[in-house]
Amino acid sequence: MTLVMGVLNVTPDSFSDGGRWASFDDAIAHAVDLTAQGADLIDVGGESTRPGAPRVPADEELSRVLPVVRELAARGIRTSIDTMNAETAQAAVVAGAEFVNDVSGGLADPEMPGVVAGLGVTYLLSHWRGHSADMNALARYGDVVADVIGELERQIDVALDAGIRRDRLVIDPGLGFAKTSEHNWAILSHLGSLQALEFPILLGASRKRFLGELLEPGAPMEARDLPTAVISVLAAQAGLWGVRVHDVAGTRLALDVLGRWAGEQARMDA
Ligand code: PMM
Repeated sequence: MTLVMGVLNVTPDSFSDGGRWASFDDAIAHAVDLTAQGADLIDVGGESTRPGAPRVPADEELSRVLPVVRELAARGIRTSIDTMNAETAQAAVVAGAEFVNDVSGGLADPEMPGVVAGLGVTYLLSHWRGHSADMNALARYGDVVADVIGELERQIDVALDAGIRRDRLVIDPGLGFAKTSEHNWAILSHLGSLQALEFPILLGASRKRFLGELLEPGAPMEARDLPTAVISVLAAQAGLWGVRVHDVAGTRLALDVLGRWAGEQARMDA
């Protein structure tokens, strides 16, 4: 079963939902809603990664995410901490986060792999080339699929060398991170090559610009939820570990359709 990870950006400036859940009460209420809609876990982030976004000081990031992670843990809601900082990862896991989701895959903070190894939690490691301010200039590849896989393998080696267990690693191609729309589609159409690395895979396509390009210019952000749900179905059909989405209800419904379809198929094949 593909996990549905609901996005909770506790930031004033995320590109897809910036500012909406920045207060503690709103953040908790939204996480509770996402859980009721069928999220398996809530990805709590305190630093926007949209292209061009400024870095957030670690103490500011901590003050945004820690109370939220702690409260969700107290309510029995599973969380991942979306951070590039080892200090934030450590504090969030102590506060109850079960996964560390590092979009830089260990490259932004060299302490991260060792800290995650010490914490013993599962590490969600994304392909990454540089911070948001430089991301677009870094979107140059020879063969994007081969280059992303080669670079991911190096990041994986660093994580394993630091002591993270093989069965505690999930990889993510980092859609939109130093990648154009063409790069994202090339990766999605060659997921088998990524699967050949034999790690569980997480996809974060939700509401990203390459989906917006399929819509009328000026279409609202929520219009990207339908193509996101389609990607979730294709991801589940390909056997991926998880999808990170804003619209949990839509993705859950789409996955329920797939489940019924697959169930029907199994009965007919029997
Ligand atoms: N994308 C964003 C943030 N965190 N985490 C993972 N593992 N994969 C992603 O693709 C990813 C992520 C950026 O999206 P947002 O600003 O809408 O949260």
